[in-house]
Amino acid sequence: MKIGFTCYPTHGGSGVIATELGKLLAERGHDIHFITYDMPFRLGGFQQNIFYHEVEVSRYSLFKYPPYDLTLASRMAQVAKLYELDLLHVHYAVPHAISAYLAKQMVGEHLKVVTTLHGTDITVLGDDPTLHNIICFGMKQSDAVTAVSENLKQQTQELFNPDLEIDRIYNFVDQRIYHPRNVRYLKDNYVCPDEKLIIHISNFREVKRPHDVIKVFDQIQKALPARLLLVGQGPEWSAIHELVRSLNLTDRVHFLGRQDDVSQFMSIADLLLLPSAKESFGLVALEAMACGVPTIGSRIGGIPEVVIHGETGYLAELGDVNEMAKYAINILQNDSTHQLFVQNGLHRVDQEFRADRIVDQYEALYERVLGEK
Ligand code: GMT
Repeated sequence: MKIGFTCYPTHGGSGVIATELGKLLAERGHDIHFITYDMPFRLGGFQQNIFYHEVEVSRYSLFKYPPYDLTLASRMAQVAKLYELDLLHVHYAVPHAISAYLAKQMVGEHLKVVTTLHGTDITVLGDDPTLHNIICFGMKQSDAVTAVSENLKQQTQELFNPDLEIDRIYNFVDQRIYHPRNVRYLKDNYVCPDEKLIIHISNFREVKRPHDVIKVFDQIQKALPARLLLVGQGPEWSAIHELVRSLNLTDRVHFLGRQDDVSQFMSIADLLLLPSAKESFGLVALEAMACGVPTIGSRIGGIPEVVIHGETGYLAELGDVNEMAKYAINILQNDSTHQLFVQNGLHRVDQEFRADRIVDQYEALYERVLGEK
């Protein structure tokens, strides 16, 4: 198949999934054309069957707001015609589903559109009255809509229309990259042999509740020797720095900033903290699980579909930092529970979230859509 892929190319789970899916489909012999405003950060070097088409937005001085959606649509149509694409698979509804719809109008009905919902495109923007109707329109015009968790599927149907047909296709992880690695030498840079290492990876937006991360860690380090690795950058970063300083945790917390390859850091951690307020899936918990790291998180959104409470990690009510800390201390002080959760997690990744299994599901969906002439 010849498929156009559009996503947000910079950091973020939806861009990661789109890029990794494109790469895996290219390995299977499909032609994948990325149509994005920047090179997707996970694309890496040359790979056969992968093409990249940059979307360059007009900076004409009359425009207060550059018309990215229209430029994207126009580029999608151009690439679709030139390379005879069969379909456009867009990741994140806004504005990609609308741009794809416009491209289809320009190219013809034979060009199919698949829209994958990733989370905030529904849970935040879907609730915004200035965007609600256009998101609904974009979904209805798509030939297929997928959601990355059962929870996101249900939320979408509740918010828009209970009859909206949505396929649930879980996110996946490439176990060639995310697997338990023996990187003790890297761990030694951050902890002494008797210390536990906790990790949090996010874009440090309020929705990730990084303050809760620090509060949970503060309780952990009072109970046992531990350090915290913070990976990522975002609006709350300075406030978090200040909180760490005010709690006298500066020596125990390492701020690593943005990292392109987080798989090595995951492998050295004993536990991941994910206390988010919203999370349609929680890709970071899946990646951690594949590296042999249990998660302590909040019981919200799609997290309970990824992290099974009492089997691969523990979940607490949103904001309940005491409960999260209690679970974290319990697992860190109990080697046999930790080992059991690690093994359960690796097994779960293999059963539910293996890349080839999920790529099969997307391929079947494409074939279904292309069969509907
Ligand atoms: O909010 C983020 O973390 C970024 C956002 C994105 O669009 O990249 O993440 C969403 O999509 C990820 C991949 O499907 C999911 O794993 C995240 O849970 C989801 N974030 C939210 O729902 C807040």
